[in-house]
Amino acid sequence: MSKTKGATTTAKAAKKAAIGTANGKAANGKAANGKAANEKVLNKKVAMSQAIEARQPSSMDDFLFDLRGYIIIENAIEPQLLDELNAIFDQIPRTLEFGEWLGNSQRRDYNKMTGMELHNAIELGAPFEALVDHPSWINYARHYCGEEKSYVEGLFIDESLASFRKSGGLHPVHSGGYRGALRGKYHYEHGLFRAGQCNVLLALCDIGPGDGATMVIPGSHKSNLPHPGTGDYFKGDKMDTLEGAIEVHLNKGDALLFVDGLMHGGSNRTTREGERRVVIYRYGPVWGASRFGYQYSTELLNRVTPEQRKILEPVPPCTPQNSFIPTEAPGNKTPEAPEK
Ligand SMILES: O=C(O)CCC(=O)C(=O)O
Repeated sequence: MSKTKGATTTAKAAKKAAIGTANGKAANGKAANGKAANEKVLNKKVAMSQAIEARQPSSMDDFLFDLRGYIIIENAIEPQLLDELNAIFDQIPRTLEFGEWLGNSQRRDYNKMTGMELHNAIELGAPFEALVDHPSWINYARHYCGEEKSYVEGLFIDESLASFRKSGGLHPVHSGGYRGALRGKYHYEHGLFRAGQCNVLLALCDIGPGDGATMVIPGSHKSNLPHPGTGDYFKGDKMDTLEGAIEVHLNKGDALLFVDGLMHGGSNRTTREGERRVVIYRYGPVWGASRFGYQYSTELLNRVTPEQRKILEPVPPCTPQNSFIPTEAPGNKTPEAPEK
C-alpha cells in the first residue's frame, strides 16, 4: 500500500490553551449533569507544539486519490500531540451515556455497533483544535474538497468525532459512488478536484489485523452500480468479507484521508484487550452546515487562530444587529463601487 512519506520537523513555540467549556444540553433537553469527572477533563490545561512542516499533495498522491479514493499520510502528527490526544481519551468518562454532553461535545454513536463516539470533538481541548488545520493534511483537504480556484474557495468542518471501539465493535459498510449524496460525492473536472467531503481518520493507536481497522473498497467512489453484497447497515452486517474490501492498517499517528463517497466502514474488532482510538474530521466546502446541528462555542471561535476560525466559521453571520459587508468571506468579494 503506497503511503505519503513523513516530513521533516522544525521547532516551533509551544502553544497553551484551555480545553473549551460550553454549556451544552443533553439530547433529551436535560442540562449536562456536570459530573466531577467531566469537569476535570474540560478544565485540564494542555501544552503542545506544532512541529510538522506543511505537506502538499504530490502528483502521485493525486493519482492515487483519484484512482482509489484514499491515501495514507504516515506519521501525520507530532509525538507530543499524539500523547496529548491520548491523555484526553484516557480521561473521557467511559460512563458517558448516549446523548450525554461533555462540555460542548456529545456522545452520539452512529449505531449500536460502533462503540462510543463523541461528536463535536473539536471542543474537547487544545490538542483537538490543533487538528483543525493541521499542516500534515490541511493542504490535501483544500486541494480535494476546498472548491479550489472557485469563488467559494475554502473549507468547513461539518462533523468531528472521537471514537472508541472495543472488542466486537464494527461499522457496517456505507457510501459509494452509486446514488451517492452530493455531500460526499467524488468529482474531478477541468483539472480540478471537486469532492464533496474528505475525511481525515487519525489513528491514536496501532491498528492492525483484528484491531477493527477501517475498510475501504478502492475505486468504489466512482462505481455506477450497487455492490450486490452490501447487506443491511441497520442490521449491523459486517463488511469483513465483502468482496473487493480491504483493511487499511495504520500505525499510531498515521492518518487515512479518503473521499466520503468511497465505500467504507470498520472491520469487526476481535482483539480482546484495549480499544481502538481514532479521531475523524470531515472537511467540505464553506457553504456546508453542521450535519447534526452542533454549534461551535463562542469561546472556541474566539480562542482559535484566524486561519482556524475561517474553517470553523467560514461565513460569519450577518444580521441587522451585526451588520458588515463580508469582503473577506468566501463568495463575497465586493465589486468596486460604481462611479457616481
Ligand atoms: O470506524 C471506521 O473505521 C470507519 C469510519 C466511518 O465509517 C466513517 O468515517 O464514516
